[in-house]
Amino acid sequence: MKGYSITTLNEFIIKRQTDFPYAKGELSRLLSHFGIAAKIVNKKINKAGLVDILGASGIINVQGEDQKKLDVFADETFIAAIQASGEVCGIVTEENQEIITFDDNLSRDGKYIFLMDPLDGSSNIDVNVSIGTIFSIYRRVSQRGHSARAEDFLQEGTRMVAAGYIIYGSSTMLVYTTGKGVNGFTLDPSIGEFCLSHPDIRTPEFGSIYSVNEGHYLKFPDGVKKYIKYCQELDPETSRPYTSRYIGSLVADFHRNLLKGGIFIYPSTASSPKGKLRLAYECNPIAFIAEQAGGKASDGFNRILDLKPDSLHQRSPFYVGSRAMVEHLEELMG
Ligand code: P6P
Repeated sequence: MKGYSITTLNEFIIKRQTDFPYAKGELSRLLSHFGIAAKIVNKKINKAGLVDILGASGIINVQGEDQKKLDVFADETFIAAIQASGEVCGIVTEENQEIITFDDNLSRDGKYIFLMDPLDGSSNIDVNVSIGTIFSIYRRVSQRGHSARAEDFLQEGTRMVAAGYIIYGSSTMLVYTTGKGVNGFTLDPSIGEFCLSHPDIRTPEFGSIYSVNEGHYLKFPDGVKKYIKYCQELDPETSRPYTSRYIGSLVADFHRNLLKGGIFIYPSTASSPKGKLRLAYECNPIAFIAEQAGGKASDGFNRILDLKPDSLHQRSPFYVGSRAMVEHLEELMG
């Protein structure tokens, strides 16, 4: 009987290492460590509802640990795994205002830096909506053998070496790119492995889904209002109907649009004049993946990956997805 041939994440990483003739396995090792942490975080998330119920009955949870907020747990778990890889000299995460430098000898010589939102959309956990982890990896620009420095984390997105996300949804998937296309892996809990399920993801040039929080409509820029109105009227040439789909969890909204085609819109609003999403560890990694899958990512006027960050946690308006849809919105913004 023909065996069920699976390619695990580690097998894939090793097989694709040849994409980088000069690589000596450091990035492979880093991605493998990240994958292990993802499984640990996934296990905790899947029990979140249960633990919360039990945790609410007292201060100590079922494992006898202090009840930790899940996003803090995820942050600590990924930080520990990334440091254990020995390939990274420092990390910036949404949960920590300052850079975290890894100052053991091995890490100080690491050639990469890491940025992540450990658990984006964590407010959705209480209502069992999909959430995500988003990460990006750069080569450091500061001297090896010393602590990571701020300039390591303020590079343009075009200098990214790898980027990806985990979506904790009806199944748990890891989707990532190292600049040679986008591949998706689904966690098979029966064997505890991420298995290649979506090789070489390409996002459709056009889509019929637009994703935006229309509650902020009155404060949107005119170009965005025009685009939303366009989506709500049948296109005279194509009589293409559009569908509004908005989960309120970036990774979940982006992942659906990546596979089906569509545009995700988070403009500047009255409460978020620079937009809500963070450039370094939300917009840039998602933009890298979108472009690698044939899509586009913009702040309405500029390519997201070209933006030079001024500060670690700066925000940006964010329009990402099917190329033709983002370009149409940019025209209206122009
Ligand atoms: P709003 C989640 O809090 C998040 O950071 C993203 O995951 C999501 O796309 C966005 O905020 C939702 O924001 O204003 O629509 O609730």
